[in-house]
Amino acid sequence: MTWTTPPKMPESGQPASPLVELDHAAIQTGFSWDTARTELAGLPDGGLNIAFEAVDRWVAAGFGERIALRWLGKNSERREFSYADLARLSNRFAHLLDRLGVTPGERVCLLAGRIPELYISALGTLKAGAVFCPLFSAFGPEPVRVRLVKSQARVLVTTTRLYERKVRAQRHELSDLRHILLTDGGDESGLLPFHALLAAESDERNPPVTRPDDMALLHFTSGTTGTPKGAVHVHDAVVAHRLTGRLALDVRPGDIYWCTADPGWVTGVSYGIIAPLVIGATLVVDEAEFDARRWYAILEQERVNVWYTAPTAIRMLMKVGAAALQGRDLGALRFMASVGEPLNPEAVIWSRKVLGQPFHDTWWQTETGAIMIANTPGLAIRPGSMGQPLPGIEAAIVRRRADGGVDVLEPDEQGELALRVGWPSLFRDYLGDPDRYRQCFAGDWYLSGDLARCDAEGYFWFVGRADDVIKTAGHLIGPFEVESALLEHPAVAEAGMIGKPDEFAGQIIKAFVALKPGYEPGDALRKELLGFARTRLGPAVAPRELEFMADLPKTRSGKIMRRLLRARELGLPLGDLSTLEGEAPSGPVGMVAE
Ligand code: 6R9
Repeated sequence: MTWTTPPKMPESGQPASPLVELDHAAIQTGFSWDTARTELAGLPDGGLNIAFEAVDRWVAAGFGERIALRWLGKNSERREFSYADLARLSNRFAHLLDRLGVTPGERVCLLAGRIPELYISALGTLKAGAVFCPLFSAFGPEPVRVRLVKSQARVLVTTTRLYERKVRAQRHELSDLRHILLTDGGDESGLLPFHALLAAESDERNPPVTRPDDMALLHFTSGTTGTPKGAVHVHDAVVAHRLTGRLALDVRPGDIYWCTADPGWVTGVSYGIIAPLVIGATLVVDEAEFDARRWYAILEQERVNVWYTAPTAIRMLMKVGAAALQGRDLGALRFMASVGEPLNPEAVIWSRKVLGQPFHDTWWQTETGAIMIANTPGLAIRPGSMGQPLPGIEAAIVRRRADGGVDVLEPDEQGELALRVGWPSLFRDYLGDPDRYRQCFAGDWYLSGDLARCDAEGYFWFVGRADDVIKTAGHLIGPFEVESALLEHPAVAEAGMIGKPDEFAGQIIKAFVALKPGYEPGDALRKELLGFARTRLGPAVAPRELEFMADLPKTRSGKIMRRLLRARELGLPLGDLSTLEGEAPSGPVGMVAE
């Protein structure tokens, strides 16, 4: 087939009737984003809306009764939503936002786990022309506050428990926030009942009036310095969501598809909501956290065809061992892929042996909005490689020049992974941080901040990050938030954070702390500081280890040299520092020249 074949839902039955394998070379040659755009229904006068593409177009085409969302609750509840149900409920939510005075472009944040209200709110927000911004429910009060302030959220959708634990105490600081909708209650001062209000709205709504370049999604991500950055995405991103869902994940109309990502991160939205619905698949959503036996049971019982997960989860499955799989029939499973951190070669080999097929690594970022590099179905896997760029994506390994340009490096040379701008899901701004946005580009290259190399056959290999952010269990954490939280403790004079290699999470966060005069290092204080950070930041962001130092290595201007901390922790020779930091240590007491 060619990729231009319009998506059609099968008339009945699962899985979908198999399509002819994709011919990637042919796709690459004849590719254009404009043609990819014609795969979508679109709106009158060149309009485009992600939610319309995800649900309403299927209803209009007569597939409204097909199951869009099969939700598996923590306590074995099971609920199904057809495409028509999601269309109606998201219409109601869009009406509710109108009634609450939300205007196009304003942000609606969601702080919750994988609950049905997430999908209704996301789609309804997009239909109303507002901007959907998911927050990670494992964040503590401080990261939540920072993101609500920075997004200038008008409406927050959350649960009573999360509101009480993470929002209530700081509500007075959220001057832009007008309404809080509680999915499980809400009738006291300013807390509104999500369901009662939804029940009063109409099922019918005129098609959205958004344009391709209108802001649709806001995803927070972290850098080395400063507060989190809100990556802005537009409705046109849906062109890339759909195409990459088809080409990189092999999702087909009518498939049963399971993405295990949390909705608070970009994967949980691009591939946990948008791509599979736009393709016309059935989403399986499990509310519960990782549990190997439960996961294998879901794969079997729901007859999952395509499964998208993360290396940390795969490593945990490997640890639990094949016994957990005993007796399970994964015969429906056609394609397995992973994202978020390096997929170790052993995991690919293990999955081939134990699950009967390999995990396919995919690479992308919050900023790229969609998968850029992947081991696609038709490509021979080189275990440990991220694969090759998708059609419409030009990737290169570059070195930044002093004049602001870049040099493209030769095969096998290590440098920064760069992508030539021009694909629809590239972020359009960091909200309120235009300078930081500009710094991501050199000419028409977007610079990813990842170090990588490309072999002579065009396969890309991940090497590491060029900056100090770390990935722990697939979550990107910036040092600024962690160190700032520790610095708020009265005993802490200096704090530095590094990623320490971990067998399962890839890396864990380790903090180094120098104390103020009058405080003595010791186990009790270590526990207190770890607890202090955990309360503020939440378990996903807080350091797991903490070490006291007399003082932290700094540059002359006082910047903590995290790379020196890391080199010390990993036992790297000091000689490596010049390459790590790009500056040589000079003089005693850990002070080095800038
Ligand atoms: C989707 C997502 C982006 C960073 C990225 C890189 C790391 C993602 C990877 C990978 C090695 C892979 N990363 N995929 N590293 N192999 N297949 O993860 O977005 O949270 O913004 O993180 O994650 O360092 O730059 P985000």
